[in-house]
Amino acid sequence: MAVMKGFYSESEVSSGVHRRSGHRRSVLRRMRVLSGLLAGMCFLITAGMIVGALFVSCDTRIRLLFLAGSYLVTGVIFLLLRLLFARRAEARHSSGRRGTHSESGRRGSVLVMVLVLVTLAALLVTESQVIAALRMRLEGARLRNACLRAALTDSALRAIERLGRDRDFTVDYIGEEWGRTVETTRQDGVAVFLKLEDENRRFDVNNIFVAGGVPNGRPAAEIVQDIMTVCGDFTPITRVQALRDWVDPDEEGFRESDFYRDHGAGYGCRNRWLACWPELLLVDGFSRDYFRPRPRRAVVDPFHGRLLECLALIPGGRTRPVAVNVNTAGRDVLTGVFGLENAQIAEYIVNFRRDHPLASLAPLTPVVPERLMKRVRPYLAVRSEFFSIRARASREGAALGLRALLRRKDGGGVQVLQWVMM
Ligand SMILES: [Ca+2]
Ligand SMILES: [Ca+2]
Repeated sequence: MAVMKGFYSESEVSSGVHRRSGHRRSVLRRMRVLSGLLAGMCFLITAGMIVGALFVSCDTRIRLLFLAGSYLVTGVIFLLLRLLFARRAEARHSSGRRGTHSESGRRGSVLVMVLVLVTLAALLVTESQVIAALRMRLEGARLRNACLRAALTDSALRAIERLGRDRDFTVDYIGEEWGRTVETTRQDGVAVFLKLEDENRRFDVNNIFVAGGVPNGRPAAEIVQDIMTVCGDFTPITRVQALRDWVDPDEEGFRESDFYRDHGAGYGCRNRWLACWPELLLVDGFSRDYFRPRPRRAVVDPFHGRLLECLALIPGGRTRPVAVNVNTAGRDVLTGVFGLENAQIAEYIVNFRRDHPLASLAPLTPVVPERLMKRVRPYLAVRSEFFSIRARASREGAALGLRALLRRKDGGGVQVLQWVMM
């Protein structure tokens, strides 16, 4: 000061000191606000992680709580720094121009450095924790997936074994051991639900594809049309025509390849049997909504069948139709096969088989006219040839499904046609 008095007046020196002091108070105020904000953010993240931990699996919860603890400590450090800055600013305000500016400046710089270093350290710790948690989660998911796959495969193979041990391969009916639903929890904690059903209880859409048609038999397209009507579609003719054009080998019809190209579909008719349900959705008139159950029109509604319960899709070309098992088929399917005007025959079969599974079609002779029997005989059987497995395995919120299509030969050997895990 003594030196400065030689060059500046006392008021000029005083004004400069005020400016520097005001500037440092401003810096301290900003640091206080910044550390307060960072502390608040850390506490918010901590709270979010604690809430999130309530809805996740046990091992993920532990990792989340550990991360939440790191954020909590970081938040407390920021809070302490905020208090320190507040005290420094208050002390500077009360001391006014007095005090040692250079010393305070150095302390302020040290505090800023400490703040930056603490922030960087917290970020590094958090990053390493997140990466470690993600790796553990990935490994955990792989292990869980392997357990689910093993459980599904094991359960499905047991079900196939049961199917191959059927006491009578010439007759299949509701309530046989192979049709028992499996619902169990294994020792490794995996819950399994498995249902094995015969596909012959429904009418196979690919019967339309039978090469050369069914001699003297009812056209399969006509049966599909009646089933659609029983399921509440009162204008099925165009859809069935589109289905026929899709699978028949020629390109002559109203819904052949030209139709799809003219409508910008980007594909043409396959002119062969349907391979899967998604392919059926490509055919004009079919959509996911079409297969959804329709609301009842009355308490007793004879046209309230469910299409997915009435139609099957067994891929592959064939020279004879896949028959419907009269022992397991629903009333709506039987009505479709015998014709809408013969609904009483379906009713008779459903009542008859309650006490006596049909070992042959002979018991139908009194109720089915001979001419009609000749027409529908190729579509009827008392045993099932195709079966499907629907299974689901779950553990700790993770789940895996299995769809399989099986073919059981006359001697009991079971062939797996499709095996899809999803
Ligand atoms: Ca059987
Ligand atoms: Ca065609």
